[in-house]
Amino acid sequence: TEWTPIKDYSEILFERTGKIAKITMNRPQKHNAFTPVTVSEMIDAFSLARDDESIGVIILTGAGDKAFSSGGDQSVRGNGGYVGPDEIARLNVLDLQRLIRVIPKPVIAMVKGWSVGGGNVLQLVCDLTVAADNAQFGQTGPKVGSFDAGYGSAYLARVIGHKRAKEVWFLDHFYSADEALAMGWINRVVPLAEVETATLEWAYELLEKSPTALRFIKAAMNADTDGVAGLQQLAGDATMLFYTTDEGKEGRDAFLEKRKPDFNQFPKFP
Ligand code: 2NE
Repeated sequence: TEWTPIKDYSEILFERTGKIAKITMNRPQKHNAFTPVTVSEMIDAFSLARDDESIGVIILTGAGDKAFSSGGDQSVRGNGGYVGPDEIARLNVLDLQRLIRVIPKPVIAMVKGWSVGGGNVLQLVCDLTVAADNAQFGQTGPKVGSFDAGYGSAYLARVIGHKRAKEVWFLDHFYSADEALAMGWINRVVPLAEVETATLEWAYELLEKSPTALRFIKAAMNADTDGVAGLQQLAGDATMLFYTTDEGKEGRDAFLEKRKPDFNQFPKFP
């Protein structure tokens, strides 16, 4: 597959093939551990992919075959967060998690090797996960003095069940791709050499589906798990559709034309 660079960054790659964008955490010497810079760059790339109407599916992965990501880079962990060149301690990966959740396009995690800590939470919040058979999944927070009690814990419990989620976090074991598949933690396991082909196969299938249907299904599941924030997303999608109708436009036009709106002309659907 031919990947064309979209924009240059220092700690990630951002490429596309046709209507598919690929964001690659690119610090293989540290198993793609992320810094505030890696995360800021991912937020920028995801936002560009979101705004680009010609992009239908986004793939998130890690450089090389050894790791998806090993989580926050412990060597830049400061007092209250991870510290970048601006010397501000941040947990900006939480903003990235939200962004992946609200982007109204399918996001697929393509996992090779280690998927650990905050890196594994990124895998979790992607809509679908295709893993290579060398993938290993786990949380390490309690071992290294950290935790993600948001999506990393509460949403994980929704996905794999409370007993399993507590086991994962309390004991900090690593789980093989087949074990993760059996738990419903990921969607598909393929041989390492086939992981990109298999991920693209699903991406092309998704591109054949109605983007609005996919958008509402994603928003509805978020509404169930994310409370008012999830409902906001579903409601925003409804408003977006309403703005495209004659009924919605009548309200806007009447206001601008300083006349009474004529909503009586519109059907009252059962
Ligand atoms: C992933 C794992 C188990 C792999 O082990 P192994 O033996 O295959 O590799 P090794 O030798 O540990 O790692 C290769 C190089 O990458 C660095 C290592 O220090 C090593 O560097 P050198 O010694 O060769 O110079 N490296 C790996 N992970 C790193 C990391 N996260 N930060 C900085 N350097 C890292 C093994 O590497 C491992 O256990 N890694 C640590 C996993 C971890 O605890 N991650 C942080 C969890 S907390 C978090 O992500 C988080 C959160 O909980 C809440 C909010 C935001 C973030």
